[in-house]
Amino acid sequence: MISRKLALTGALMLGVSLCASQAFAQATPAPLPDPPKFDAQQAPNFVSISDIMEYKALAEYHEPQWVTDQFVKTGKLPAVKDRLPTEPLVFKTANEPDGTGVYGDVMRHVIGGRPQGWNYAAGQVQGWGGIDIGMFECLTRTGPLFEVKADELEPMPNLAKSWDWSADGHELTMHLIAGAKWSDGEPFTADDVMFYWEDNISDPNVKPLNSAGPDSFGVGTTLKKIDDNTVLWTFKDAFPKQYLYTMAYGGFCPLPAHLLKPQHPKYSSNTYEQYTNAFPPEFLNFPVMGAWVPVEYRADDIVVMRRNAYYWKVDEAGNQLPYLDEMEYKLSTWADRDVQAVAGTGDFSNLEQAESYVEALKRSADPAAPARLAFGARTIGYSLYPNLSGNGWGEPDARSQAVRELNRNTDFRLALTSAIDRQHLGDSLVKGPFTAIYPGGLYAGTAYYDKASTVYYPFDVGVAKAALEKAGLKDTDGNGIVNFPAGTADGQDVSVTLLANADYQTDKNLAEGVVASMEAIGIRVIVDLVSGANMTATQNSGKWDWQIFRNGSELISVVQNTASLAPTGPQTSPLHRAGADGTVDLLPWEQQMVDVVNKFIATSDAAQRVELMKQYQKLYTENVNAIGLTQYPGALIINKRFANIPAGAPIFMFNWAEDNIIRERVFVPTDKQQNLELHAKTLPGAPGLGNGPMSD
Ligand code: BQZ
Repeated sequence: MISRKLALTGALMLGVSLCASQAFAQATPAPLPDPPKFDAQQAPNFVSISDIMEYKALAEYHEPQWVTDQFVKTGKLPAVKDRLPTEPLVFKTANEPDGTGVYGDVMRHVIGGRPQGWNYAAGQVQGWGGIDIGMFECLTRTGPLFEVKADELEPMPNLAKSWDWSADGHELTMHLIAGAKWSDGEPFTADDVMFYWEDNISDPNVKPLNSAGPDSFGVGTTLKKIDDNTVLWTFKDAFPKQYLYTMAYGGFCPLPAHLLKPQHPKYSSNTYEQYTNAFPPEFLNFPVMGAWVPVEYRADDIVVMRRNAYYWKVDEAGNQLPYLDEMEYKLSTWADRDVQAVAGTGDFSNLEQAESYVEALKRSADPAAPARLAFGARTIGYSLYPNLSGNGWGEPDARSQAVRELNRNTDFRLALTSAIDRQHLGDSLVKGPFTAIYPGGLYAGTAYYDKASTVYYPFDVGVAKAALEKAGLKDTDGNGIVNFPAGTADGQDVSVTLLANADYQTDKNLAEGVVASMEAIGIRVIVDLVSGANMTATQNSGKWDWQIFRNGSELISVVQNTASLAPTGPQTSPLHRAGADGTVDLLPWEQQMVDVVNKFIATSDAAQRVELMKQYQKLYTENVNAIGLTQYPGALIINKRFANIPAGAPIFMFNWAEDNIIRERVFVPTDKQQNLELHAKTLPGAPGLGNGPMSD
């Protein structure tokens, strides 16, 4: 068995090198058409981070009058100054587009996901659409960086208020905000950070949502507590400033140790499954560091959140944030989010499904329309990801293993990329100047993109069929579908499962486009539509052959989630993770990409980073690491009653707009407030009150 396997591998490796040279002769790169001109409707006002925020003690603090009257004067809560940290995070008035806000009103989100529970640390999904972004604050913050000057770009402080590098750059002393409290009044300290690092990120049995494990902070990185407000990072590389981006949303967003630790298997008789499920959505008043706390949950209906009375951020006038007293998440569909935002029954949407563009534009063009719609840059992009694991990620059966061996064959991937008519695919979503041909890799129009380093194999069915033949695939039984080579998967028809997110019409349409494209070259594709939280779990499980993937921010900014640009660790790549033996069986160009990405992370030399990303782009696109499909702009739809929406806020760049617009600073001028709150003048339960909103 081993000899056959080695022989196959040997032949494959030889095949890869031979085919790579021959196939290139067949699949000839062509000049990449420039994206149709499409300018973002607003440009940001570029500023320094110090123009946005600072940490300092103010002479006095304020809160909504009803909080004072109903809760402070009645002894249910301490005075606001005692609920705030010594030096709260202060948002500066000059950076508030409409200045100091007023209290009251609600932002009504509509989302397509569903909450599994609040244990984000153990990988539970809260439903996306801004729920987790608003509940779980992170060590650093990157969403608002879209408006920070390019030459001053670095993550904003958040729960970590400052940090100092050692002279040799291998140590980072991180100073946490002192005196901040969870929404239940318990102190936030380094113990929360250490619990998240030691017993969640670093525990191989726990996978925090959006986290790629400890390696996304660098192999061999350690973290230790110095005192209640200080932790010390130690890195193998010198000055890996990259990881400060990973400490933003997705990477390092601590949850309350005082609630989670007693449920963790290391400290209880719980199983990991019991730990994961210890805080179902019905568990209300789950302590958060975020601006709003869940106080009501009705399955398939709504999640309602109320202001966190211990929130640790203020404006320069000393007003404790958030200005909005309530946040709602109607549990519906992503398409309905667009419809409701345009109609005015919802307040917010990231217009990201190209099929909705024409209708949304038409309705928003009416001056009486309740919401404003502003297009940003082309930062929404989809790829067809082949599962590149050959050593068992996702426990493939014989057929799936045979598909993966093909996925690892450059000729096969050249066939796939040549079979896709990207222009037609984009037009099938929406006609007009929106979509652009996207060959894969870094997005055109972004900081590190270099067209000259982008290899584009144009649509050509003949080339695709020839490349399939070079990959050893022929239709031996004449039924129109090519067959695996004799001795592989019993020489059966090549059929491939294509995982796609059932929650988005765009994902489904692209999947259908891939099915049709592949049928034309004799590959049968079976679409596996998965919805909601199961999608995240399925993606992470590796139980798929191909996947329609809406790309993450790393292909836009490069500096966010950099480690996921290549399989730099066992869990970092969306398309190639470790097999059962814990190793990632990298193919030659993947190893080169890993080396380039690690060099990028290890250097802060700007010119070197630009050069390294050119190498990355060439490696990615020349070897068809994945098959780019289409790239297009998103539009932010916000109800017109809201103020303090930053100009040019993209729906997706370093993060989603739910982070980018700084919701805790958004307000509704008094004369536009419409008494839409569902639990007006209530607060989440105080300590010991358990479930249910606390009201007078
Ligand atoms: C935005 C976002 C906020 C996840 C999710 C969802 C999950 C993915 C992705 C987007 C939704 C919205 O995206 O589509 O506009 O509101 O929530 O988190 O697609 O299935 O796993 O990465 O962010």
